[in-house]
Amino acid sequence: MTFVDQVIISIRSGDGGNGIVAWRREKYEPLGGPAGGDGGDGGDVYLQADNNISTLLDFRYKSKFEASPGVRGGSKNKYGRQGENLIIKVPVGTVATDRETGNVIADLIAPGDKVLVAEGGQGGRGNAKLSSPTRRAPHYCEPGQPGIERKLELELKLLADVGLIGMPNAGKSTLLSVLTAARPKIADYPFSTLVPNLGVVKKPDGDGYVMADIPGLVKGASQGIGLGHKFLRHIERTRLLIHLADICDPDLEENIKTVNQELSAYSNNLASLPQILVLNKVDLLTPAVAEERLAQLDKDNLFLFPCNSAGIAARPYMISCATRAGLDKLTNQILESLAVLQPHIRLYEVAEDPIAREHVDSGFTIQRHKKVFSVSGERINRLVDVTDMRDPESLYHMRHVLKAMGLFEALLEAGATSGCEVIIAGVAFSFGEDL
Ligand SMILES: Nc1nc2c(ncn2[C@@H]2O[C@H](COP(=O)(O)OP(=O)(O)OP(=O)(O)O)[C@@H](O)[C@H]2O)c(=O)[nH]1
Ligand SMILES: [Mg+2]
Repeated sequence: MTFVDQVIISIRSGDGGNGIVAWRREKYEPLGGPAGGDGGDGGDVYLQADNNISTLLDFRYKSKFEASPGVRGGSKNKYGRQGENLIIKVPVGTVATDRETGNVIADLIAPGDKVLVAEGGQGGRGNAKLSSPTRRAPHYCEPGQPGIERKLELELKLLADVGLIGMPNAGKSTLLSVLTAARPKIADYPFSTLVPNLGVVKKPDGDGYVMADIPGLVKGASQGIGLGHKFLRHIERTRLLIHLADICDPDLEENIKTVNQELSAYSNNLASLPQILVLNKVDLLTPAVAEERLAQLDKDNLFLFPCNSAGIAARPYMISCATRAGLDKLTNQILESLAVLQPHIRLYEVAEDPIAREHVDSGFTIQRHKKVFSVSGERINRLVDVTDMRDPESLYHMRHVLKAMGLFEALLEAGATSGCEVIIAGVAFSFGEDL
């Protein structure tokens, strides 16, 4: 299985449908009246955590997402249909960040958690809605609002209760395989684990907790040595760490310290998680030699981390994955510790994201080619789209809005003079006459 834990996706919510200009034409209503309906709202885009998805792999193949647009309004006051919402399913534990601002906008830790990441554009009003006591029959309508476009970075931070850390070859994957039904790759060379593995440790009462096995850490991992330390993101959400070391390691004490230093270099949060130190492979030594090695460890120096908060004694556990010696004691300690530790917490405080509702459409750009000025901008294009060029009142309204947007000043500034051609959304206007 390819494990993908970081991707960038582009999303766009649906454009709002335009309103329309229409008139009542009923037999017995000779005077008519405005009857142009409103455009439908564009579809929203959401992210939703789903238990059936375990990695971000699918986003390698599909990374562009667009909700459908709202339909334009109809005659006889008919509303246009709304665009369908788009729900993008992501694995539980996904963190979404806005690429531009760097702000975290979603931290989805529970299945079903759903966050709005781009609101659909509002539909424009038709001329029926725009009538007022002073203007009973407007010849204009509103364009729909454009959708919101943004780039999001999705990062998967797995949800596990217990994280296994240690040097390569300490036996982390082996421990996962003896405690759970997971079958990770095990080998007698370093870095046999390249991607995180999860397993469920069954409790006697039938319930269970999730254990995560990650690649080994080496000195300098924070600088990219070995497999680096990016995979530590997968144990950021754990509540308890099992620090596994090989009791036969000649540099045992030094290596335990190194692993802890690399943890701190990654994040203080991780370094302050309660830790159980476990010496593995005691089957390779006689009990007397194992005890001797244990006695040699300078425990004050090793336990720099808040073990006591979870009722963990400041002494290492000794186990053998090969003979299962010591495993019961260890699993009892894990259960006791989990019982007093807080449940999963969000890594980020996420407030409602204002950009998800920000329809930026009032800007425009002017490009000059000799005496021709091409203007483009979402709102300007839309306004021209909904304007009836044969209708003087409709044109008047368009001019009024363009003026309020500052287009004429900008054209003068760009060097436009009377008679110059101004092209907006494919329509040519004469500056000073039509505009
Ligand atoms: N004798 C003995 N060997 C063990 C024990 N536990 C693991 N091993 C062996 O140690 C080697 C490394 O085990 P892994 O479980 O792959 O170690 P790891 O910590 O996951 O290593 P990386 O994934 O490379 O970081 C394998 O050859 C295992 O069979 C044990 O209790 N006793
Ligand atoms: Mg491994």
